[in-house]
Formats: sequence, structure tokens, C-alpha cells
Amino acid sequence: MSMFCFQCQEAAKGTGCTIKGVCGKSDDLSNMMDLLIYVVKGLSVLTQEGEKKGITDEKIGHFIMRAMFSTITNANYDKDAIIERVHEGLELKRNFRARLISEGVIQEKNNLHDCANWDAKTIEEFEGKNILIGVLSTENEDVRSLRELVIYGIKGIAAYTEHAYNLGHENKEIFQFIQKAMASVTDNTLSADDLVALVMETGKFGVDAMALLDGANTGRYGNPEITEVNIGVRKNPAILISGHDLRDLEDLLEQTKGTGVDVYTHSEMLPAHYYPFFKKYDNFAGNYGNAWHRQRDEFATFNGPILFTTNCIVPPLKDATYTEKIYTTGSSGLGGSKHIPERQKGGMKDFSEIIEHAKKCAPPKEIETGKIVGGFAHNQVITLADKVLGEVKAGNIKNFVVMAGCDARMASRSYYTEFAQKLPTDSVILTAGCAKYRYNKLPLGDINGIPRVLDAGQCNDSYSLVVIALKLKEALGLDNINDLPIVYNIAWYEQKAVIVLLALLYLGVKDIHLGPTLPAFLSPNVVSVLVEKFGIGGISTVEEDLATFLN
Ligand code: FSO
Ligand code: SF4
Repeated sequence: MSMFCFQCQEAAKGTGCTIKGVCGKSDDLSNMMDLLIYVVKGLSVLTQEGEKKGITDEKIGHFIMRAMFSTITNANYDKDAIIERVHEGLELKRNFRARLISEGVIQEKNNLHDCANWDAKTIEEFEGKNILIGVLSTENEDVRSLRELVIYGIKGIAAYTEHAYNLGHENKEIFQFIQKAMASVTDNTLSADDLVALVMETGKFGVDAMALLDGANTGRYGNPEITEVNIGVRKNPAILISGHDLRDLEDLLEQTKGTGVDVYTHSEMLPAHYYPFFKKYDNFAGNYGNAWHRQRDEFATFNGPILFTTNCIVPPLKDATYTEKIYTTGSSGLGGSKHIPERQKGGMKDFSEIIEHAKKCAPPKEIETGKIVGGFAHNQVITLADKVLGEVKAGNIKNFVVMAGCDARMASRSYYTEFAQKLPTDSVILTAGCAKYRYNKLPLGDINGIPRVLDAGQCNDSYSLVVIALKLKEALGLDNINDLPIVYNIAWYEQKAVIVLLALLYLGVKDIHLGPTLPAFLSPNVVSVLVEKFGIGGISTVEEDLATFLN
């Protein structure tokens, strides 16, 4: 075994990647990410000591946010960038630790966890350490499972918090919680019950992070509205933008305006079309392709450069024709690809090189034609509330099925296409995240004008689905969110889906079905707790699930 990672749904053999990641992450990169998390833990332990005496450092919260996000599945394949972050974190830790010592908060020799005191400067030292401190260094499998559940939830929180931060929104309580939680996962005195409570608290801050991002996105770009998005192509050279960061999209659209270069969205950037703000850009041409895992084919036919603002990246094959057309920015990275640096305060990122690159490329090749409809975030759905409730009361809508989450490669995910196809025609699908690509182009029709697939947006817009559920509960005069005619059949892949799940659990949602497989990082005992407390279950066949879920 040269690495160990089991944070995503594609963990090898359903247990963990031990030689190389199924995602393409190499063992040395995986181990270096483990070390980055160890540095975050060390910083977090020190911040807890500092807080006792009111000593804080804002830079630490921001660093931890970026560091955690860069270790999320499929986001960063650039080992040098991760090493740079380890150096940056150690420097912050060195300084903060020295400050705590000089102010008499801690002693040079102390009983704090090794992560708080460990220091090093060379790659050799990093490599000597990183193999000792990974996931498996927690021996008890239940404690390990609960600790990792918290850590993966925090990775999701870090991602959403970073997007909000890029739009000038932050919530200090979220940063404080992250630090408390990352310190707590090193604390051997915590019982399993303490850790379960920490998991729930992580869910609470997941709700806060999604609400923060919702406010940041809608505050700057307006409330998503019903929108038809073109999935065909035009005749101009173009740039494809992927990932989730709307601020990067704004900078790109501003800089491509009037250049003759079009901009298309890919995968999770599709919902940007639903925001009123972006409609003013004539060169914002449409959405090209499908979910992230189809990129090896779709990037080849796109012809123009591709900008990744976040995950999900699939490292190109050796003979791929588009490798030199990939650019990354923010927490994403791909060794060998050009990385666009951060924006200066009050400025924009400089995308001029990508735009010049695009001008030399052929226009995208058409792979499909037509339109898809979306924009059913909370504000839009609440505007339609009377109509929707009318259809519910008239018995024309019998139930809502939340099919939010992620898409990924596994062939078994055809389950979700089939499930959508076979749902009774009086069921409406509520979706968010890239999971929608399994059914958003199917002719599923509408119920008296209400489309049978209501897409709220990106995975973070699962928050919208919660707001909608709470409104429905109020309008129908129900006491409990679980009395609503809503079924949860969620597909997960990476850690943002983990925080969406924890947020739902925190809000008291019961009987969530999670597929296509349950997380490898949940030990049998932790699964039992989740089944007992929350009624969480997996999926089986479409026929069986339709029969049981809709009952
Ligand atoms: Fe998908 Fe990837 Fe949005 Fe994830 S593109 S899988 S849950 O990054 O964040 O839904
Ligand atoms: Fe394996 Fe997923 Fe970890 Fe990649 S992120 S190494 S596929 S478990």
C-alpha cells in the first residue's frame, strides 16, 4: 500500500484507493494532501489555544479554507501547488505558535498533539512524515469513520465558503467552527457520541455555508429565473468554462465581451445561465456537453480552450488533443497546465492569455442541438407556489422526488436515468448538482405547465430545495418536514455531496436514500447509527425502489 484514500464514491473496490486513485490522483500527491490536512489540523489545535486568550489570526481561517478545498476529489492534481500550500501553512503555524509561546499561552515543550508542534522545511522531511499521518493512522475504524465524515463535510463547507468569499461574503463563525472541528478530530478523549454530535454540528454549518453562498450569488447576480439554455453551438471560436465559481465566470465574460470569442458552460457551470446578471452578455452562448466525467470526449470536440474554476477535473490521457488548451484557477490545478493567478483586491483575474488562445482555435463542433430548461431556485419556485400547491391539492402532483447530487462514471448510475424515466407521471423531480445530467435531456414532459424536472442549480443550490421544502411544509400546514410528499433519492460522488447530506440530516430530514453505493468511509457501526437515527438507506433496483420509495 503506497497511499490510502476513501473519500469519494469511486474508492477502489468500494473500500479505498491504495496504489493510485481511480480519479487519477498519484500516491505521492495523495500523501502530500494528507500532510496538508495534517498542517491544517496543527493550525486548528493552536487556534483553539489562542482563542482561550483572545488571540486570533484571520489569515489562518482563509488559508484553511483554500487548503481544504484543494484536497477535494478531482480538484487539484498539481503536486507542486500542494507542496507550496504545505510550506505556506507551516510558515503560518510557525509564526502563530511562536506568538502563543511569547504571550505565555503555550510552552515550547507542551502536551499538544504532534500536529501542532511538528515542523519541517524540506520535501524529504515532508515525504518522511506524510506516510505516517494519513487516514489509517486512526486505528479504531468507528472513530476513523466519524472523524473522516467530519473532515469531508468540512471540505464541502470550505468549497462553498471560498466561492462566497470570492464574492466578498464571509462568516467568521464558519471559520471558527472549521478550526474547532479540525482540532477536535485530533482529540483522543472524544467519545463516539461526542463525534456524532460534531457530525451534526458540521451539518449545521453546512446549512450556514450554503445560505452564505446563496446570498452571495443572488446578491450579486440576481435570483435565478426560468431559463432556456441552448445546447447547440454558434460559429465563433470559444472558451469552455467548468466548475462552480461564478466570480470567475463574471471576469471571463467581462474580458471576452466584444472580442468575437464566445463563452460556453460545461457541467456544473450550466446554472450560471439562470442568473439575470449573466444574460446581458451576448457572447454567453450556451452549455456544451454533459457532466464532468464526459470531458475527455467533449473537450476534444469543443476545439477551444477550457477553464477549470474548481473540480471536477479528469486528467487528460497522454495522447489527448486538448491537453495544452486546459487552464486552471483558484483551488483547482493540473500539473503542466497554465494556472491563472488570484485577482488583486478590487480587480479581476487576467484571462487575456486564454482569450488570445481561443482566437486561434476552430469553433466548437456541434454534438447536440436544442434547449434545456432550468432556474427553479427558491425565489422562482416560491413565485409559482400557488400554481404548484394547486396541482398538489388537485392530486395532479402526487409527490416530489429530490434527485440532487453528483454524476460520475460508474455504469450503475444508469439507475438514475431509468428511475427518472419510470417515475409515475404525477411525480416531479427536484434537482441540483451535476446529477441532473442523467435525466435533464429526457422528454419527461410537464404537469399543466410545471416541468417534471425542476433544476435549482449547482450542488450548493440544494439549499434552495430545502427552502422550497420548508415553504411547502408551511403552506400545507404540516408540523414536520418528513410529512411532506417528498422522497430523497440522492446520488453522491465527492465531499460537497457529503456536506449536502449532513445539512439535510441536521435539518431533520429522514429516510434519505443514498447511492449508487454507500460511502466506503462509513464503518458498519456508523452505518447502523445512521440507519437507526435517520433511516438512511441505499438503493436497489429501479422497480423495487419505485415500489418502496413512493409508498
Ligand atoms: Fe458535480 Fe464535481 Fe457540484 Fe461535485 S461537478 S461532482 S458534488 O464537484 O460539486 O455536482
Ligand atoms: Fe480514490 Fe476517490 Fe480518493 Fe480519488 S478521491 S483516490 S478515486 S477515493
